[in-house]
Amino acid sequence: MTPKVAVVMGSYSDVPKMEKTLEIFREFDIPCEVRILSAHRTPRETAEFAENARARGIEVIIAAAGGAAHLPGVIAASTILPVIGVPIALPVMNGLDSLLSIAQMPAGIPVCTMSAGGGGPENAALAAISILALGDKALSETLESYRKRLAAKVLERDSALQWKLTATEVREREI
Ligand code: RP5
Repeated sequence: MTPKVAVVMGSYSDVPKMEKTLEIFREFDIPCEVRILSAHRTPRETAEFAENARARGIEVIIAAAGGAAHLPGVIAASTILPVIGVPIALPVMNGLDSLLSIAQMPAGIPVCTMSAGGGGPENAALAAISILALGDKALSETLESYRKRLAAKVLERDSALQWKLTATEVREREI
């Protein structure tokens, strides 16, 4: 199946930090194209990738970069496809530089920006899946089930916590 999603990273050093993104696509059984392209080190190849992506059947692009993180914006400049940016946290500024470089786009060229670290990589995949699910009933049902499982896990933990708190209360009364 031709991939409808592309995950682009600014450097090979970003790969481990984007593992969650790839894991979500595997879980949803969605093929994706994975590339390393740099806005600064390979500007020509990056523009070429973005310009041709739509014609090749890509429907959404996830772009991850750290530091002077121009990759998502540069890609968004060369395509009308939705671009989801993932700020990679580098040790120097802990992701704030990456977050602002990706989020503060000029009007007209949007990049949907995820959080730096935390759920960012995972949410990038889920946001892409939400977009794909607009035109795919089976995928929207899979996404609904995913959300239900997420909610069930929270409620399960809440019940466990309530049980623990009640048990502690009973024990304290007994002392
Ligand atoms: C960015 O610079 C990359 O996305 C990466 O997060 C950061 C550091 O790249 P390397 O120096 O590790 O290749 O362009």
